[in-house]
Amino acid sequence: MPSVVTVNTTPYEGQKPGTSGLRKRVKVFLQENYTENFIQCILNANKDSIVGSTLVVGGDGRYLVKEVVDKIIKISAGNGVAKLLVGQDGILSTPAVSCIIRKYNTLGGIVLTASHNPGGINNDFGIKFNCSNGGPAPDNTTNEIHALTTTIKEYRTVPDLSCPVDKIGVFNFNVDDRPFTVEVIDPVRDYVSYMKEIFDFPKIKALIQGTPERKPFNVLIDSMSGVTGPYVQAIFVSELGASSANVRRVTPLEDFGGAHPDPNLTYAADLVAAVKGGDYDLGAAFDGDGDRNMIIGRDALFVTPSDSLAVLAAHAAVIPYFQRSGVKGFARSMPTAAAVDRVAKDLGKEIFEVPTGWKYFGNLMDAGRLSLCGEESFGTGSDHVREKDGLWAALAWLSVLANTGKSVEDILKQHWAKYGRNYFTRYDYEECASDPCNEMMRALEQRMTEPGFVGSQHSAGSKTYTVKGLRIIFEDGSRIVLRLSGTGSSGATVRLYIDSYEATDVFGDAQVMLWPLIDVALQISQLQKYTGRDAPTVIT
Ligand code: VG1
Ligand code: CO
Repeated sequence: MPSVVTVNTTPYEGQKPGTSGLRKRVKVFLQENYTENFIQCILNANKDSIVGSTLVVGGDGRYLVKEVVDKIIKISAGNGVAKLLVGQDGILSTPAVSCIIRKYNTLGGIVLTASHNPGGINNDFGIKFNCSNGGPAPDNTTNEIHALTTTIKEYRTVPDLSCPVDKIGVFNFNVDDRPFTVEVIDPVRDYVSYMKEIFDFPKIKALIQGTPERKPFNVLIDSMSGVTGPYVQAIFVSELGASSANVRRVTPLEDFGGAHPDPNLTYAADLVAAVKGGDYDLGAAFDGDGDRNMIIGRDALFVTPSDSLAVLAAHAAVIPYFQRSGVKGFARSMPTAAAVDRVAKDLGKEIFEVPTGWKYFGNLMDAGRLSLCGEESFGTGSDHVREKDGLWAALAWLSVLANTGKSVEDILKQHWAKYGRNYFTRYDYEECASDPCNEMMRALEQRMTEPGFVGSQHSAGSKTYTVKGLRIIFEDGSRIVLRLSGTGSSGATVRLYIDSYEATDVFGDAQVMLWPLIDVALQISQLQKYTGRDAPTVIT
């Protein structure tokens, strides 16, 4: 009979979860006991409820997921966990983990992903803990996990226990006379059946397959070699009748085929090119772990995530789930453009602004005040789970298109004509030197709080902006937001967010419309001086 072994260990510095879990290079996780320490600390942070509990375990299929699943099985057995629900081959998308935690009322789940960061032996890995509501652990829990990592002295594991996770089934063990169960589950089953409850699948199927009156609505769905592949196969091909030509990169790869699995115009450029050159009505892409989405229309017309949220909010009532539960409030993260605020006002709904990171939406959802929310970083979702959900967003768009019979372009243009348009762009300066970036943020904070900054004027081209508040809000409602990323694995990534509202001039090109405000942002922040970069790495 396998038995528990206590292994002595010493703390590692820097095991501090960021915006969404602990993300580091694979080689950092490969250091002796590095991964074991962090897993033990997750369990220690739950010490009052861990014995006899059930946890969900899965990840996005990247390099190291299978090895770490094996470690989690051994350490869970060593800590008195009663049962693990593990995705077959260690595969579970981030929203599917959330769905399964909620469906089976487990204590929580461990998600193995670095999301949209590249994978493979030379790239990134990540570990995130989700709580019993299905959402990412809140700050007090992640702070406690981090504090525990600074003093850890030992971990408990069962080295002789090994469980194959390549076959679906229930595997029972006895560990020092205590029962321990690993149930290897179909990664897609629970999630797919939930999507069928939320959406009107026959209606979306009729859209995709066409009817005697209407030609098929041609979609191109790109999983970017991430975890959504099997979910896209099950939903789009098996359930909704799309053909295999309507889906691409649907086999999860450990290194995402060498690509950056981030659904934006830069990293999903070949989807954009395929939709532009082909006869497609809608294109969608998802990130490595399946919580982000990008939506493009015919000729690759780009829907910004901020607009996507606003459009879905305006049309939420077409989705059966919301018809049953009612549409409560809306929310967005702070840097997300304020387009959804205008919809909330129009519909008389509550609107909330939260800090960057999905964990900040959970409380509002649990309190029954929030139905639909999003982030400018290609995150959209609802209170059906407690994570953002890429496939959900694509199905929500298809529901709107099926119900209105309109194109993506018509939906978007009619939205702007009714509400005005929040032009939005984000500049990312990735992997800069950390010290000057911290200095830039410090200098900017100091400058912004000096007397005279509010009221000061800043010009570029023919536009002059007068500062009304900090973070930096101008008199016409335009905003500049500058922050340092919390998901990078090395150096500092600076994000500059620009949001400018136009009531009537709504059909312009975003980069053209926004350049004066971008110029002002670069002047005020002196970003080029501090980072030594004359251009961003990525523009969205
Ligand atoms: C980024 C995004 C943020 C998102 C987070 C996790 O964080 O800006 O909106 O919630 O990634 O997304 P940061 O701190 O790097 O700006 V995911 O899909 O990587 O879990
Ligand atoms: Co993600």
